[in-house]
Amino acid sequence: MKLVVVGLGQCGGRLADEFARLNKRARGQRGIEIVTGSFAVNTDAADLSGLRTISGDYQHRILIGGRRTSGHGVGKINELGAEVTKEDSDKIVDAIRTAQRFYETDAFLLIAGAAGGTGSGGVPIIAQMLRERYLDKPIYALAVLPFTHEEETEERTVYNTATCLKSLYPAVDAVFLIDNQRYVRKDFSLRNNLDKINALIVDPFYNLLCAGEETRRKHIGARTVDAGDIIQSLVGWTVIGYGKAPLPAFTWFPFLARNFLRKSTETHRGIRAMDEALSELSLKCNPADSGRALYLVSAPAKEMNMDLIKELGDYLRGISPESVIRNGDYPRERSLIDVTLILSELSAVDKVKGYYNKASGVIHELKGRREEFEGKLKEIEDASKDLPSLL
Ligand SMILES: Nc1nc2c(ncn2[C@@H]2O[C@H](COP(=O)(O)OP(=O)(O)OP(=O)(O)O)[C@@H](O)[C@H]2O)c(=O)[nH]1
Ligand SMILES: [Mg+2]
Repeated sequence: MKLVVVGLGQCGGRLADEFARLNKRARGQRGIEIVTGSFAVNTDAADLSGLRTISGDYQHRILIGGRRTSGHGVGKINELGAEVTKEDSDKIVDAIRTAQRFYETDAFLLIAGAAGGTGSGGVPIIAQMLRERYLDKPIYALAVLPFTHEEETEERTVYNTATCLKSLYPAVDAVFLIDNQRYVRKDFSLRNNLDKINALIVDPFYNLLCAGEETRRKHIGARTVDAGDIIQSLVGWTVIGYGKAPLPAFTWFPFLARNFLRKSTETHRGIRAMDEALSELSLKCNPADSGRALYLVSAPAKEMNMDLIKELGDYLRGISPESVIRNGDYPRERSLIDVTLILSELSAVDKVKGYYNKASGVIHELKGRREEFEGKLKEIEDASKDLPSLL
């Protein structure tokens, strides 16, 4: 599957840059293309110049809101982010259209940090505009949810996230929810290491996007996951996960190659990888709430057998009984079995509901505070009413 990737704001831009690197990797390691164009849009000139892989020209690193923000961002005011994106929308759409292999593109992927200003406000605007222009191409969003400490210390964080998600949902075909907090690992200090978090966020897309683009027979599975399968699997709130289980470097008993014992160990490893994918989903959710699911198994061709794929399907069916499950195999990985998992059309997402509830509370609180503030100002004004003015 080939994507045009557009990142908005700092978070979006840096993740789009990571997708550009994913494409380089696909080209270098596998000789295929999975990204037909990558773009970063920002009100902040410094953020744009800090990117590493997206082309450095103004048509790929697109500065918007120049006059309004003087190149310094919108200071987490996502309404302003939305406004300046609207004002400069032609500039953005024109640039996207010039993507080198635009006609080969299967879908758009728009990326933003939901809690920021530029990306949070701009991403629903761009989604809507692309939708009006390109009826035939699905539009997906990848919304990055804030760290817990950001939610706790800054009210705007929750408010921005809620308004971004609310506006985004009806404007796109599916929203990948990525919870930053899930990528903070205890074993290495990732908290401030956004580069590592970004690589972890983007990695699960590698095999998923590559599988359908392979042309060499030895890498084409018995059942390929192509753009059509992915498009059919993506609707509404969506999460993605990835898990892997290493294979032994060599087996001591070559005679085990085809026997039952070996097959059952492979299945066991496959289940381990699936379990890891489930526990590492990009947002905590209940698989039973998904209406659609997709899993892709990658392993060396000789390790792959239909029993493995089927067992994994049965396993997933057990925990997600209502969902339409699609699957595929991808004879690629060398020393491991891995599983890429998508759960989509989620009917219940507590985290999103929580943002909506909290943000509604925040609106009331902010309104109350504003009224209190205005009341106090009025009191000062009243106290001066008998004095002459020098104006
Ligand atoms: N995963 C990840 N999250 C990021 C990154 N940069 C920022 N964030 C998160 O994104 C949110 C802030 O959004 P930004 O992208 O910085 O904001 P912006 O769109 O540039 O908006 P303004 O700076 O207000 O103009 C916070 O929740 C951050 O934790 C990044 O590189 N990776
Ligand atoms: Mg910024």
